[in-house]
Amino acid sequence: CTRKKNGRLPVLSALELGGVKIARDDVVRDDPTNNVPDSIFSKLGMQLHKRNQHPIGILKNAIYEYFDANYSNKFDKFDDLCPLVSVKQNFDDVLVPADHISRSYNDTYYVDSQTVLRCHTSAHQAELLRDGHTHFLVTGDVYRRDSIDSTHYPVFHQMEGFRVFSPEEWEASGLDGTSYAAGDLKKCLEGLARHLFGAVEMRWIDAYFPFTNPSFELEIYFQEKWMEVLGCGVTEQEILRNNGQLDSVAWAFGLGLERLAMVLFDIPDIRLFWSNDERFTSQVQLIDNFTNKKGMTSHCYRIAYRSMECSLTDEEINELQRKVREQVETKLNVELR
Ligand code: FA5
Ligand code: MG
Repeated sequence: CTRKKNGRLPVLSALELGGVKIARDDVVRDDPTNNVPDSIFSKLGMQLHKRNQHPIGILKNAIYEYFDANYSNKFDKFDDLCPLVSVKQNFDDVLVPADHISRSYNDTYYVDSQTVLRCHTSAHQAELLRDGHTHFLVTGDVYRRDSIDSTHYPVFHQMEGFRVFSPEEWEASGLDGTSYAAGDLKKCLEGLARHLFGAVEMRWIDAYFPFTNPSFELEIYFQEKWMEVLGCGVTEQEILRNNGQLDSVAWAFGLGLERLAMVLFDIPDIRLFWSNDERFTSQVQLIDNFTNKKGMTSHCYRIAYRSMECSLTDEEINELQRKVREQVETKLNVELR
């Protein structure tokens, strides 16, 4: 492909998101109410969460599995909602105060004075409630003018979870609605962490969000530090009332998918998620799938072993491969060849 004079790849002039066609000139403008650079526009169509071989896509599917297995009342799943949202959706609908720092041009990417690149998936809570959804998961790319380090990137992915309870659900418990929802929320997220990681060191921290009360954050011990992986809480009544849920109580959470994937796959730096190197984006590939006459199925996988620190020796790879085979045999109950 052709390169610009400065050596960088040319930026696409238009892309399609959630069925909406978006031109570069609609998002990146020489205008005082716009602060979206080309480097951010070029991330808009990437949709890492929709790639089943990418660590973010694998994680999304593993979380879906947990909710499908544990809730008879199915969660409605959305992963294609447009990341361009109104200031009202991103902030007003979730009660972010008019003078809150997150609204500033310094923190949020503004397309114009009324339109932003969503800075969290909570931007979709109100519309989905109004559409009558009571159990839902929203996955998507979110954008913040954060400075980059090993756990922060200006584009990352979140999964929002939302669950509405009607009075019958908590009345029998003897608890008030808020305590009931808070207890259920923590149980749900601790169960999710066990489903994803097995044993992992974690702790709950009291937090503040304008849209929940009480609010919590979950931290996981990773690479000798506590890392915040999600925010959550019991939804403010005003949000439920404003969107057609009069007597209900609800919980909500927002997961940082990169951070959870870092723990799951032992990925040392968030910048790696944007690597185009196939050894990162599809480390495990099913290359053959065969069923014999007796009905036994054989799978052949290609695995790319790679270290960020050094080139691996054959001995090191053999040892890793031995561990993978051992785990596959005991956990998946298969016969190795
Ligand atoms: C929120 O975004 C809230 N909307 C979460 C929420 C939803 C709370 C529903 C209550 C109810 P916060 O700003 O803490 O919260 O971000 C949530 C998670 O996103 C963080 O815990 C972290 O895992 C991840 N995150 C935040 N900023 C970055 C970043 N720059 N790079 C990578 N991950 C990030
Ligand atoms: Mg936080």
